[in-house]
Amino acid sequence: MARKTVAAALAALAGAAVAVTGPTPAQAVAPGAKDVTAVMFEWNFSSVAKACTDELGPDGYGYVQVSPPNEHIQGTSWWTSYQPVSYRIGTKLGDRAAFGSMVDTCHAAGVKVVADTVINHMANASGTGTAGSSFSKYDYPGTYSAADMDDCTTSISNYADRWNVQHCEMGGLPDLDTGEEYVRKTIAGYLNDLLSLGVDGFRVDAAKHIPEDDLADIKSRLTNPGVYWKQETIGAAGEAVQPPEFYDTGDVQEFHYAYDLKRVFTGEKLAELKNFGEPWGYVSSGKASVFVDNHDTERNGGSLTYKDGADYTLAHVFMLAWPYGSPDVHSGYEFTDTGAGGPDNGQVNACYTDGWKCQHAWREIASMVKFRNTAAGTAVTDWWDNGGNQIAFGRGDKAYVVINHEGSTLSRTFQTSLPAGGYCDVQSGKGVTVNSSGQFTASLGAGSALALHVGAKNCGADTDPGPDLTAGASFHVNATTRWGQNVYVVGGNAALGGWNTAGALKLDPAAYPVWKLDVSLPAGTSFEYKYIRKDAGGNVTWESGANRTATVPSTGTVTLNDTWRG
Ligand code: ARE
Ligand code: CA
Repeated sequence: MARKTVAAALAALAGAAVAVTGPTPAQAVAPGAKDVTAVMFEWNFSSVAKACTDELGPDGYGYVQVSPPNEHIQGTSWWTSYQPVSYRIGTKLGDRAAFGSMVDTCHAAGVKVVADTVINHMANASGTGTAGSSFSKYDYPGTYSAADMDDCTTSISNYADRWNVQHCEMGGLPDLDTGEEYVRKTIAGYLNDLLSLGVDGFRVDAAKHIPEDDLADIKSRLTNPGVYWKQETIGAAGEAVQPPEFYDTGDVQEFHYAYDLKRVFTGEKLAELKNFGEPWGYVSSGKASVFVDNHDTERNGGSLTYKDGADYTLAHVFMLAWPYGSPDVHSGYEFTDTGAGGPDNGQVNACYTDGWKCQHAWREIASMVKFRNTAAGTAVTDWWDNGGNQIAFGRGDKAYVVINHEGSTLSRTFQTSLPAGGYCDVQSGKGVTVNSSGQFTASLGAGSALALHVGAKNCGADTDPGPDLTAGASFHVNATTRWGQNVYVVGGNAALGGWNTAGALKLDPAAYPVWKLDVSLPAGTSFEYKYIRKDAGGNVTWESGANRTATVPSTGTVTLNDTWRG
């Protein structure tokens, strides 16, 4: 089954490549197909399954990526996942049954599953692994012994030396001799086990540290050698091993994409993005896996992070609208300690609680996945910029986006190639009319975007930009704050604190200045509410004006796009 799907996708890709100009999509992702991956970093498998059903499938994500599922060293830090002990499926994120059931649930929601696989090395420790196996450094009974490790047992010290990078130890992690028959067979056995559970693709951790010939040999042993294959190959000037040498095995992650987006969004001009992609020295678009941030770069300062407010959100809007590579949307958790593992051992009871950021579900990000799917196969058209930080572009007659990254409002008549008619701005949930000349007029506040596509003609139920609730309200309020202040919602309904500011609900500032919160409320509930600011000392400031009112519909949710009344 899986083999047929990939073959069909590749056939469609080959056929379409003749018709389109501009970048071709990534391997195993056909034009018109869904090439966005939600990376659920440290989410447990049952929580991932629920996200597939509630958000990822409905929002149009093609893939979900999960943290390494195989046995590894114990510990609370997330990085324990990158120290394998055996290839048994079993970690704090779930056992084999939970993993298999997650794959089935995601497939039923139309989402394919990518597993993060750590096959370059084993654990630099001794003890008992997450599935009960005893081990010591260089000896992992039942899986590998010292004879299966590379001869170099010192740490990598010279990235200008290919042999050193590929045969020595990354930070002391025992390096597998992937040139050896038994090692290749054992790794292929693990990947085939995952394929037997329905997995559709692999992120190959530390691929740069494995000779490409070894990866090709391992891949050739798979029951589905055409499986989606995304290699972590950090390109850096002056190094011996560079990403393009891995094209034959699959896609490669283009880290410069994330580094450059950070630089442009924090210190340069969005107008520069006009030719973003290969002209910037990046790998071929059809081979590129891209991201605004990943679990390493959000910790090491290499990229924007959820702490960067509108820069981060708008960078995602740009990434998802721009036809280069296949995007990953990283979905992680709040941290101050860079080693801290996911909250509650990976259990996500609800988005935006316990520190789970749920970037994949932010309206500004989630709504762009369908934009991208709808625009697939079309090149960039109708580029406009103000020479600074305001840009707009179309994707032929399929879609159009405006990004205002200036500190002031952008009011303008935009020229698109869209068919005339009514559209929903999937960023704000407000209607926009395109005239018979393809133009529309709009005003965008500082740090906001507007996005139209032919798959969202009105702001009714079919656009599905809303939250992951079966019934309730999705509060969004544009409110600036001073350091130490937070924005809360309080209302007459008991679930909203019964007008008691001590019981007010804190909104999430990840998309600052827009603060957000999804609240479950029974269908049909009418309620009054207001926003308040609280500072660290508990001092409350109420917004001015009358109480706001809203009603939860009989099915689904009400989305409230409000602005703080000063
Ligand atoms: C932990 C401890 C270490 C200790 C080690 C062994 O933190 O102090 O030495 O265990 O005992 C993750 C964490 C590591 C952690 C490891 C194992 O980030 O801190 O080590 O898990 O638990 C290079 C590689 C690239 C790699 C990065 C981190 O090329 O493949 O280093 N990234 C992947 C993952 C990581 C993961 C691993 C690999 C290991 O995404 O999350 O490590 O499986 C230049 C070079 C890059 C180089 C980079 C950093 O930019 O171009 O190639 O990346 O510097 O050195
Ligand atoms: Ca190696």
